[in-house]
Amino acid sequence: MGLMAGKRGIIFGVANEMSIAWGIAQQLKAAGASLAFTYLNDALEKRVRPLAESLDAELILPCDVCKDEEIEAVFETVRQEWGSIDFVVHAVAFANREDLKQGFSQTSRAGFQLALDISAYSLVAITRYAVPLMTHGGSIVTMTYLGSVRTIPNYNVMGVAKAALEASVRYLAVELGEKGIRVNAISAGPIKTLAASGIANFREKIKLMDDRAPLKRCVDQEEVGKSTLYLLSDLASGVTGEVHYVDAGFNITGA
Ligand code: NAD
Ligand code: 0WE
Repeated sequence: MGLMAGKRGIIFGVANEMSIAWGIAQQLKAAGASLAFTYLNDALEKRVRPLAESLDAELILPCDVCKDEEIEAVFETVRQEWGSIDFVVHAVAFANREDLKQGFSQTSRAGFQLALDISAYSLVAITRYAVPLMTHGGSIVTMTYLGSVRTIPNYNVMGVAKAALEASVRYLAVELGEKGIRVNAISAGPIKTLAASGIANFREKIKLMDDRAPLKRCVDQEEVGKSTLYLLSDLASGVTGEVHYVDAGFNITGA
């Protein structure tokens, strides 16, 4: 029997087969979990639906995390269909492209709010709706990056959003511990995905990892998936409020 046999959960953040959330979904399925997926909009539904169906997804639902009513609708459908859940994967982030290249002080109020709303507040909102369905405890995992605790060139407002996300993980973990609900983050090294495409100097970051990271290479979606599987499973029953690094290049000065 798999590590996740009999467990059900929702995955937010698959855009395509390169997505970190997709690497996580594959590990969860292989371990016996039942999965629900959300997609951002109609354009992405075309990509996400066939992927989700290939893992026998029981529910495939729209969700723009900026909209409380869409988050609420996801959890209402899941409540009707399943009654309860065991885990949530949050692998969602966004900032305006110009805010990831201009000087940080140029970040507009609207750009700052957008990045923090989608990339950090959404974890709080999703958790609020998930808690009533986690009737036998649960585990929530989100994705972060080293730019939360170090300045990484051009990561800018996303670094501020990831700092808020990691602090949110700690506050949620403390609040929800008594309900048997754990909340953790994975801090992954740079991986070539849709969210990494068009980032200036992204190839340089990959090369820096290949030259100087402990493993002398980048990590991949499968490796992030395996660590996420651990955090979502009962193997991590004593782990909460943590940021778990999957070779994020911590030894690279100014990575
Ligand atoms: P990705 O583009 O595949 O995933 C990002 C997802 O966010 C997409 O599915 C997109 O649809 C979703 N999204 C954006 N705005 C949304 C909204 N308003 N509502 C709902 N969904 C929305 O890229 P990825 O690299 O797999 O990113 C997943 C997570 O991993 C992000 O939190 C990212 O910050 C984090 N991360 C990525 C890397 C990397 O190098 N790729 C490293 C560390 C952490
Ligand atoms: O979290 C991320 C990516 C976040 C991201 C990426 C984009 C690109 C396209 C958020 N919003 C957008 N908006 C877009 O329009 N990563 C950890 C990957 C990443 O992004 C960087 C990095 C790394 C690594 C940006 C600058 C420097 C390094």
